[in-house]
Amino acid sequence: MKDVLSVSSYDPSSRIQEGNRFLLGNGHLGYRGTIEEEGAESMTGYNLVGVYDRFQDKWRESINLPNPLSLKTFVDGKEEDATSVAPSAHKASLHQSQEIFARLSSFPHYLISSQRFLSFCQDNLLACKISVCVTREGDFSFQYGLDLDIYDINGPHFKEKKVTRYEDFLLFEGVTNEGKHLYEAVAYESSLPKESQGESRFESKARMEKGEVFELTVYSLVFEGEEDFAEEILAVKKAGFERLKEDHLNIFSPLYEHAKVRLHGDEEGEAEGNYSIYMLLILGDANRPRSIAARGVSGQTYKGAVFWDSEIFLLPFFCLQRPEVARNLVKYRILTLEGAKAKAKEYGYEGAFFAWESQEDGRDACSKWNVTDWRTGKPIRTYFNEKQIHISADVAYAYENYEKLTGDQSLLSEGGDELLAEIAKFFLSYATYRDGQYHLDDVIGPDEYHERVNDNAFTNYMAAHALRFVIKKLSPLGKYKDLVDRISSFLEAFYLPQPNEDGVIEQFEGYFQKEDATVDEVRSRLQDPKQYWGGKDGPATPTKVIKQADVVAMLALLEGEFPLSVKKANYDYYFPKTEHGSSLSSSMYSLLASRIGEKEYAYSMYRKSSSVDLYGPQKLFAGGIYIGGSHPASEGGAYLSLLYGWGGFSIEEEGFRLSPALPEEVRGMELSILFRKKRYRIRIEKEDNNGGYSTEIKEEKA
Ligand code: IFM
Repeated sequence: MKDVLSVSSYDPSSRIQEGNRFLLGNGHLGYRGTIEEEGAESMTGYNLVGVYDRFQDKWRESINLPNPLSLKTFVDGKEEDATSVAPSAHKASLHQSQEIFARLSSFPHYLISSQRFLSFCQDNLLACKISVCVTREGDFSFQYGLDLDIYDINGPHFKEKKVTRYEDFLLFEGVTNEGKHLYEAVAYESSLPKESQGESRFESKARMEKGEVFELTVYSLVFEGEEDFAEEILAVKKAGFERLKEDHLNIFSPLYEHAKVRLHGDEEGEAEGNYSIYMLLILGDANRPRSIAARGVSGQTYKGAVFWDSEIFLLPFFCLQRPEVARNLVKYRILTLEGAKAKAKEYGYEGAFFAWESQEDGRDACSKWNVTDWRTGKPIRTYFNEKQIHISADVAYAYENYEKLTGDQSLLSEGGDELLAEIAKFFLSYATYRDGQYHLDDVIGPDEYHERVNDNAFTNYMAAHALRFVIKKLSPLGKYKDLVDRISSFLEAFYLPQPNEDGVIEQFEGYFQKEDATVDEVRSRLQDPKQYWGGKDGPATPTKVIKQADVVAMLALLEGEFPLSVKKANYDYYFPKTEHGSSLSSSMYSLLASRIGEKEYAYSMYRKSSSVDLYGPQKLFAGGIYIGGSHPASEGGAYLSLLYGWGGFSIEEEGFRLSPALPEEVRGMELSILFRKKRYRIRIEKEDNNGGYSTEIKEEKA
């Protein structure tokens, strides 16, 4: 079957990886791709988006809920499931077109199958159906219920956990360390009578003959406040698993079908692209003005916080597939403006300085000690939150992109004007005037290895672009006249690093004087694989080696602002100096490679980006800190590589145009986008091997 990711053996050493690969999500909740008998040791995770908590003085992070799908099977008094006996056969599958996870495993006495989904119809619902078919007679005991042993990176997060047993369901009430009450109502429908076991579990037992079947259906509903839990549970039980599944599929499947891509001649590239699309779709919340965490719904890495990833790498996909979700991403920044203003004030600036790692109210979760010393385990001082000021420009860039792609200008009167004004004020107040020009000193660009540099090209150009957009949007509104005048005079004297005689733009002041070491040379200087490359004393710091696309990202994002020769020169110059230590890097290289005719790299960098959660390799540690989980920005970047890169998609006043640049491996590409409320099916085919294409853009029913 197509669009199915599967694995056909149970490998205890890849449990964490599989948890990411087989992830389910519906924007509001995430459920990692572990199996029923696994627990905290396999990083089983039932992730709630947008609710955060701090335990003692640890990092504030998102919440994992008790796992409602926990099942242990005992035969003749001995545990018999994947955590105790190697299954003789095992298959786990993720049905991407359905957002359904299924498993089938064979043990000495039984065959177990299950399927589960996180509903796209009712986004607080997780449903699972388990079936155990006995293959050899024995005394069976099935022990199931809520697993209160929750995996947390910086937890535990529930200072109080209470489970109340009602006739039809269990009600978990958890009070977080910050005092938030969260509820999980779970119903277990079992084909055998069940008895209570301990605080939160049940046991069903029987002597079973070959061929007999035990069935268990689980419905879990999550609430962020008090509700009529009994009524809600009753409603899902009444509907039943099959009906709930149908309701879910009616919403999810068309989203997936519309979004998916076809790459003629390249099955692998297509499969990875569609896996990326799946991984993106499961992140979108159309119901709440929230954004998307850097590790999506896969867990608590990066504290469940929102980074520039959302604005730059994810937003275009949602504009073109689920504009209502894209609107929420922008709205989230409007709603967290107060937090951004408070941050600017804290550091002595005006306007809005957005959180580098943003949580629910815009507060910055980013620690001043983001990595640890591999030798001593002691924290290393980093300046990500104080100096990555490009985040505010990225927010404006996303705002503009949202308007351009969706045609929706309504956010301006919903706080968008203030958002843009405050972003402008921030850059104006941050700048230093010297030598007759304004400079953005003491910043960090996307290449986080070189901290506290002056005039990072990415930051300056993105800020200039943002300021020009602010002028465009605010000029017609009389009340911003003074600000608009100030921005205009600022821009006249704003320093933008120019290409040198070779066409190369210096990444920051003094970069050209750094040591010309290669990525491999820097790697060979590491004293430990977990050693941090950047910061004050990292091996990359005195060199030109950079973590991720920086000038190249700027050229890819602001591609209309630079001539081909500059794009080419910078691509060639920075490519060998880039470690790609962040999964955000390769898609930017792929995008620019398409623009400059480097088709081989446009292809290989796309594959790297689209496959990161499928095959890795993934960087699991940054200076001793666990950074595993899924990689939405890489997947969003892969989508950009396809549409903007290979398809040459660009926006014009009246619509969009395509200038295809398909790589060697691909004969044709087909996809469908929602552009300014209309759905278009795009079809690009190579006509010959000399760069000729036939392109079809057909309007479809939206
Ligand atoms: O936002 C990124 C950053 O650019 C590099 N480190 C990881 C962050 C989250 O994905």
